[in-house]
Amino acid sequence: MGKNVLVDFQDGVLQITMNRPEVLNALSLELLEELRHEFEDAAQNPEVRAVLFSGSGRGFCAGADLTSTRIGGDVGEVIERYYNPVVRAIVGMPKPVLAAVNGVASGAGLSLALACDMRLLSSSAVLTLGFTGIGLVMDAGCSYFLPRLIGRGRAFELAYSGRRIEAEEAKHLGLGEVVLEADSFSDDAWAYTRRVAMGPTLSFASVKEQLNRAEDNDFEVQLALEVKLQRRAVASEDAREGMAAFLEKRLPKFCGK
Ligand code: T3D
Repeated sequence: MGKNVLVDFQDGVLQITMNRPEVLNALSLELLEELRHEFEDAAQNPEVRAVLFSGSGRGFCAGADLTSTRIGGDVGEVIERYYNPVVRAIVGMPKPVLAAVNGVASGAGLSLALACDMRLLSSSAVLTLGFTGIGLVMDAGCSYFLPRLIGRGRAFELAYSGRRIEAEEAKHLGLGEVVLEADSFSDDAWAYTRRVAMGPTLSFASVKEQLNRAEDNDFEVQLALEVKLQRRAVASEDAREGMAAFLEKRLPKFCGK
């Protein structure tokens, strides 16, 4: 589409890379539109079994592009039109989306990483809320995901202090799941995502749906969802292959169907 986002497809992994390295991939409206387009395309493309989301250069994403100030206009319209569709596309996509946080993630850049299914952190990654440092509030889903990931008190402490969180602490808090060495981060993050893409990705899609719904469903509704999704999973090619491989004492070869 445009030049603010790079895409690369290999072995079932679609890599979507924000590409404004000179401003740490700060989110211009053009970049957000391109992201929306790529995530929506990835959701529709049956060849794509997992998505790896990263930033080019030394940053992951420094949040809203502060050079194109929206003060005076209706920021709510901007958020609804440009930011929230990207978040919805990530969360609604029936496939795993892994954020590869290669460097600093701030403000809405952190929100986008938190919307992903998991976060691979470079050992040199730094996370910061950013919003309150410039008198703003959390947006692009941050206020939804952050307390669910780390708890309300910790979420408030990070918002109030705006402090920098390094990779190991981020993992300890629950903001990231895996820390990988900075020197080989992009190769290792890609290899990690490829292993995910080789898995039973249809079952991963249902697990994603279970986890999305678990945030708000009550117990009985969630049990009913498990029954519905397990019926579908049992009928899949991957479930047949998984069970056959177990009985034949061999490794399964999943196709994502
Ligand atoms: O209107 C709306 O869209 C509302 C929505 C708001 C949601 C939000 O995301 S609010 C939060 C916005 N983001 C921030 O407040 C973070 C601003 N950036 C920083 O605090 C720092 O740059 C970092 C902590 C992220 C990284 O620091 P450092 O020292 O590693 O890098 P740097 O030197 O500050 O930045 C490198 C360049 O990127 C620099 O440009 P220069 O001087 O080399 O020409 C810097 O100005 C530019 N840059 C960094 N962040 C942004 C940016 N340019 C535009 N917008 C940015 N957000």
